[in-house]
Amino acid sequence: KGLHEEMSIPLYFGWFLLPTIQEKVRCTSMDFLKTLDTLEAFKKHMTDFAGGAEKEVDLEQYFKAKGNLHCTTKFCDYGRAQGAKEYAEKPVVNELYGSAFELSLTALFVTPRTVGARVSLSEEQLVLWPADAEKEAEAAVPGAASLALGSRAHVTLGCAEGVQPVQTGLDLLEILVLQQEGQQGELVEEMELGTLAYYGKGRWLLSLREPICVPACFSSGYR
Ligand code: 2AM
Repeated sequence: KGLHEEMSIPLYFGWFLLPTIQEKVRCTSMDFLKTLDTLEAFKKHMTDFAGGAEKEVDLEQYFKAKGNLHCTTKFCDYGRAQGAKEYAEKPVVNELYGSAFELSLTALFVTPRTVGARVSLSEEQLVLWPADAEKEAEAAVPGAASLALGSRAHVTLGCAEGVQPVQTGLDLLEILVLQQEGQQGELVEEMELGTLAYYGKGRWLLSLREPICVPACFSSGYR
């Protein structure tokens, strides 16, 4: 019998970064925000973040951290979300529950709503990825359904006041749709961590020169 047939269905399944690595990722993210904040190119587009107002924005204050760092695979909403029960009962989900993985963070992105890290999933990790995760976002992000499986995978690093973390994956998809349409963004700067590009409307993407590899445990969250 599957583990989750006997337990209530969680709020979500995902890969949870190990505590020590969480600190490192948070530091990297803070350093990036700090640097971004000082760039002339960012200042030029600052009104994106201030609701059109010409005022200074402190990005480190602007985003609020959201609990444990993790990469959601399936949002289940305690069984209320579409496909939640099916996911929780999948043999592969039960087999791999509690196993260790290594996630590859390949980009950091910032929008006026969220800051997050893109996760590039391996073949072995994609078996845990719901087939409809990108399609589900199509209404919010037109074009998302045609992106590769796993495109939505991310770690939410922070959200602006009043923004829910579900937005982070949608913000990532928006940037990826633009890329798929052939927009490479406006190359802004070669930074120590990688290449920074601007995609308009306050959307910034830092493609990491070296992916950040983080150990993570596949598990579930109940709140
Ligand atoms: P996140 O994956 O960007 O962090 C619990 O709310 C977790 O499930 C959060 O980590 C959140 O965002 C994610 N989440 C919330 N609602 C969601 C939804 N409708 N679709 C996908 N993920 C969702």
